[in-house]
Amino acid sequence: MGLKIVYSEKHKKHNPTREFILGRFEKYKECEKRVENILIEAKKRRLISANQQELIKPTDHGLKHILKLHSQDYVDYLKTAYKNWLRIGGSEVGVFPADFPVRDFANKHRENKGGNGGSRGYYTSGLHSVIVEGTFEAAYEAVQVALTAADILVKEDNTHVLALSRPPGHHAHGDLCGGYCFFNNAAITAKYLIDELKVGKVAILDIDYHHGNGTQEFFYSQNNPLYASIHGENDYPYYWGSASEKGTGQGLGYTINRPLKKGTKDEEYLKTLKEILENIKLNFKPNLILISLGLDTFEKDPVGNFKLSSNCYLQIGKLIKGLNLKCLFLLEGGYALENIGENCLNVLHAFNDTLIKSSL
Ligand code: SP5
Ligand code: ZN
Repeated sequence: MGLKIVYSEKHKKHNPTREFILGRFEKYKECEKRVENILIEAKKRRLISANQQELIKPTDHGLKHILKLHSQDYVDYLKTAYKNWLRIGGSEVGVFPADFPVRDFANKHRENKGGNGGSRGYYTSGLHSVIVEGTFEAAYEAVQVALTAADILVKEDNTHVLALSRPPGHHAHGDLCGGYCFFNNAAITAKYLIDELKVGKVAILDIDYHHGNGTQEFFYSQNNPLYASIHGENDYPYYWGSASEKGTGQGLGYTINRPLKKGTKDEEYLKTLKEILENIKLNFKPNLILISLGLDTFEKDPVGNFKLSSNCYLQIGKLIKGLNLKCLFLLEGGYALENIGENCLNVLHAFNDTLIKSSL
């Protein structure tokens, strides 16, 4: 039983310093340490050696797969936004929009993207996804990391894969960044697995604290992939993820939402996860499972509001392992820098015999 990790250091090129929270500029929480601390823990547990030689570098699959879900004008915007921002006198903190299209007007005049001045508001759902010089390059590479992980998963027997994609992706829509996300790594990869690698039925299990609005929306009227999410109720991204959102048309029943209250602890979380997994196994019968692995459900996470213990991540991993499917883990959120490594490797523990239980 093998576990492989795909990683590129290009994620470091996306390095905003600050985000705007409650009217203040604070340190940008979606930072490079998130991924680097996972690597440090992987070394402690001897999943990889000190020189990281076991890490697999992504192969370049081009823009093609990104453009199946994201529009060309959005891609062009991400490429040029920071330069244009500097040109008009924006600060080096990164791109912050100030004006937004009013929904009804925007839909009526969808052709009008507002030029350089309006594009910042047009292409985002909020202020969380700060664009800096290297954002496009890092976001592009995060997709390549995820696609490479999909290749390995399909090619190699008895292998599960962790894609250390950063920036994350599940809040990104076809032409919107949001929630620290730019390209939807999970959605692009699910489509690639189905259309190009012909794997059959794919289940996306989104266990990030936040609902994966982007991922859900892409596939809302389709019966493959299935999208299932457990997330905080009445929390970011606010307008998405109620239990009544179940898909539409052919996709009816292929979107599953289980919002849980703020403060949810291990027992209730695991019960809900178990129910979802049984439902997926029995009724959907996927050929493989893609896990949008957010670790912001942790009790000490500075963004999420669940209260899961580190031990809970061992149980989560065990439950997913119990499906007996090939698993593609794709990193999403998780901001408790001291614990993200331990929690991530705890999820993976059941997937690799050589992993020792904890670094302690
Ligand atoms: C990928 C991902 O996890 N994106 C999350 C973006 C969430 N941004 C919302 C921030 C809301 C801040 N609320 C602070 C809650 C303190 N417990
Ligand atoms: Zn999250």
